[in-house]
Amino acid sequence: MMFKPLQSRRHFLHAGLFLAGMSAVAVGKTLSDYRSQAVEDLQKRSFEVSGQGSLKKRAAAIGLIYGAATMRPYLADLDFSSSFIRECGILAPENELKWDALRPSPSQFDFRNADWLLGFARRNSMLFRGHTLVWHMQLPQWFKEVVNHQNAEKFLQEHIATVTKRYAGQMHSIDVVNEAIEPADGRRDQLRKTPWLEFLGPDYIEFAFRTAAAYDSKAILVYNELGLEYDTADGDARRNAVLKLLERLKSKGTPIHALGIQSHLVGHSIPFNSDKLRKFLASVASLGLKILITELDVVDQKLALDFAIRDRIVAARYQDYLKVVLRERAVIAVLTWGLSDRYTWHSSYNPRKDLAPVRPLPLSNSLKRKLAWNAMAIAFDQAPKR
Ligand code: 9MR
Repeated sequence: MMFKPLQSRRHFLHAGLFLAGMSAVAVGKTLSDYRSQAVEDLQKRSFEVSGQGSLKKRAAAIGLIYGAATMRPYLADLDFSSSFIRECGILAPENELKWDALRPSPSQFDFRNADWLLGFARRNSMLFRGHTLVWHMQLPQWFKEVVNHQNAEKFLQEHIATVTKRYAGQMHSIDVVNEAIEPADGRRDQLRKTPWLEFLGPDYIEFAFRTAAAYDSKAILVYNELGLEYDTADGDARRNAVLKLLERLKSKGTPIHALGIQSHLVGHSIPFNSDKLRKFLASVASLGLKILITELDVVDQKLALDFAIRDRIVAARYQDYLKVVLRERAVIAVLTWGLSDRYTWHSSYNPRKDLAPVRPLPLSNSLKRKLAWNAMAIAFDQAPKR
């Protein structure tokens, strides 16, 4: 008994030192400190996987769905598309279902690419997931000139009705509203200042869910959000704001069924706080909501150039994160934002200073399974059944 406090203090000190090294990296000071610590820690880790089974099969074995976001042009690459078919049980269009892709003009809809992706998913026995009906980004050019206080409700209603009617019964789930929280915008309710908020007020969120539910009674209706993973003041603010929003929506009887946690993880940042994260997930689940990990990937922009080190750190991030979130049985699906490093938004959005190719996803540029794939496979194999 006497040794217990000492032991845990030592443990704490050790963790503290580790964290100190990490936060130094977060402000860009001592990459080499971090590297030596991280390498030492990570060298001990085994990423050994049993068998060759795909991620979708391993996920299915625990009642989970695994898949990825992608785009139509990527699937024209036949090597990539066969990897996609092998690994994925669900497909999310990375861009094809957004306003700027669907709405060439105020009066027209162009569903060709979205339909093609749905067809691809169905032909290959995959589920299909919608992203996204309401967002402040990727609005069409004409939006600014045409949409205003007077007609915003009509536009939003028409958009949601048209999209959900077209795919009714064919979508596993859909992100009805994406990224509506932004504590930095300074509002008491922490809502992001967007054109929808400006034109329709805070009730636009409830309105969107009610409209989607009216046209598709099958799809899981999701509120999707970013920045919920980390143990920072910003992370705390976002988690609190999201919980408040979800509580508010549920108390009004809004037809919302799940929270989507984007999970764009950062390879060089401080580790998340697993207690906080688990508490947050449990609070979401206690509202009767399911949880989807919707856009998982790991930015490797500031990690060591060396592939072996970089891949280990990225893999560890996947493993540590999934280990925590998959303990929550309300988590029903995990999607990565892309499948192979050949096609990832990080190449253009978060390129490396040394211009080396980025490696944020489970498959390499040449479609080989990387340690990140092993990390996911292990996390799925070890997670409780749901
Ligand atoms: O991956 C998408 C990229 O191709 C687009 O250029 C970008 C434009 O905003 O959107 C990316 O996807 C985002 C998603 O829709 C919402 N969460 C963040 C994703 C990465 O930026």
